[in-house]
Amino acid sequence: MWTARTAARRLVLSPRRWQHTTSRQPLSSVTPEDIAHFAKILPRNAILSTLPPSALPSSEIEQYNNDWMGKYHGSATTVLRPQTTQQVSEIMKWCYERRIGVVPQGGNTGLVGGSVPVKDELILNLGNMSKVRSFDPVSGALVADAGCILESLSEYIAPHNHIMPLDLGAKGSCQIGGNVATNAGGLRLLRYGSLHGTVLGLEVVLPDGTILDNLTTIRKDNTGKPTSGYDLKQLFIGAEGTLGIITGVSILTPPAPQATNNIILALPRFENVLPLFKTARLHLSEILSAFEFIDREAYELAVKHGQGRALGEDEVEGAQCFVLLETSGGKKEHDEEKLTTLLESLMDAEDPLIITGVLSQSPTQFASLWRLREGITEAVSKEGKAYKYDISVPLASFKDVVDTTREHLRKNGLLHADAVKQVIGYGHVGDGNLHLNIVAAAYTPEIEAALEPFVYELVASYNGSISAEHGLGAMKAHAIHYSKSDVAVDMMKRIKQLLDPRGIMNPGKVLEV
Ligand code: FAD
Ligand code: 2HG
Ligand code: ZN
Repeated sequence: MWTARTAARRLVLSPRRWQHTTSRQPLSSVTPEDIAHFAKILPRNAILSTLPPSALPSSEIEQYNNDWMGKYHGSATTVLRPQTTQQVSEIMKWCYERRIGVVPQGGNTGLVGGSVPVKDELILNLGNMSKVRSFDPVSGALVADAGCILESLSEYIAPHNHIMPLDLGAKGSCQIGGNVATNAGGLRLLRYGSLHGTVLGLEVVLPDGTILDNLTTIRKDNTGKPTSGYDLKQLFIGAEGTLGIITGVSILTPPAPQATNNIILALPRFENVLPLFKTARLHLSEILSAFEFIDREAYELAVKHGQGRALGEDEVEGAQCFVLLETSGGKKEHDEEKLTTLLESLMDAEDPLIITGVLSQSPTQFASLWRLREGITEAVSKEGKAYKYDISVPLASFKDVVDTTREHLRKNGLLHADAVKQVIGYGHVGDGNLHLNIVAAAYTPEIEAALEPFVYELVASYNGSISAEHGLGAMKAHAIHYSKSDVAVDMMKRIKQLLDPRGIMNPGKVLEV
């Protein structure tokens, strides 16, 4: 748990973590005079503060100070909820002058502590910026305020037969600006690629209030237009709010597939996942749109907490893990035929790769199978407090990583109901991205000390990445060296210094500066 006590402990153990407060002038706290200034920019109801004149009780801003997991807690006194880019710009101009730290906040569904303050920084919540600016049904280019909820955007473009190029379990709360800021991956990355490819342009308010209008809707832009040369938008994709505030997003939305199917497969052993993936790619080629891995413990947890469609007892007997596979193509019968042929060949093999496979038969069953996979995060949070490691490692090592971590916790005497209840693994096989979740009864310094740097060292031993899709946030800023070279980190620091010389943008996140 991120408390003042653990922060102090880290100060002793890891002094580099707080270097930014000594190398630069310290950041200022928000004062009643600042609130008076913000009242000239924003309507009263867009300013939530425990400071005078409104002097709200801290419970009124609690939801903004605490993250989705209940792991990270900020002590902001003030939350601003602007409605326009101009208002964001004026707020930032003031904060820049006054050296007030600013945390951009979208849906606050982030899983690495990036969206809440480490101390008492001001929270700039984008929730009131939620208008679609334009949609071109021919090209699929959608331009929206950063605060638009991902699911609302999906609903907006659905009648035009388009879909968002990304989808994640948090779609009902996360915002497109937050998705871009974290470079969110999710369940469609296998098919549509990353946001580095689908984002066409961004509007960003820089730390000093300057508005960078890069909101192009054209796909190719190397023709001498203002955005040729350095592709500046890429800098803000995945910057987690440390370089500026994204206020508008232009994104390419693909046409909705004419037919989608999904199927859940129960596997007798983990070793079959890789050959299954190869076989599925061979049989399904361009129509394979998702290939998600769920280990037995993750599956049981999802079922226990009522997430989606469970297989029958007899169907899961002997299953060590599961795969949820989706196809998106042009013709339902044609795709179903391909899937059935795949299933038959899997079942008829001399040493079958699967125990059973169940094909969804209706839109309800289709959604329910997805719910089983998407709902794991929610199931975990119902079960306990999760330490989440979102890592990229070679697919063949997914099980080793989970087993080694479990064994390590057992050896440390921490694998019991009052400490660590479960160690589970699931994730996006197609992207080599494993979600290692350690489900504990509570967040404690002992468990954290047993897990870190242990997990980071383990990932490094596989030449993997400690941050596959959720970002670095506050959780992994100190551990960036496990995934990036010194040269890369140094270059990132120089870019940060150039764009945010006063260090006011989301301090303590991504980098230790
Ligand atoms: P927030 O949590 O509010 O912020 C996240 C980071 O972005 C912070 O550093 C914040 O400062 C910054 N930020 C937010 N908005 C802006 C802005 N407008 N300008 C600049 N910076 C900004 N992630 C995945 O990648 N794949 C998944 O499949 C996935 N599934 C999830 C499922 C569940 C149930 C949950 C709870 C989370 C999941 N996540 C997943 C993590 C999270 O939803 C994503 O990181 C998401 O993109 C965060 O969006 P948000 O609007 O909630 O951002
Ligand atoms: C997912 O793929 C998300 O379900 C969340 O990225 C993973 O909760 C997690 O660890
Ligand atoms: Zn994920």
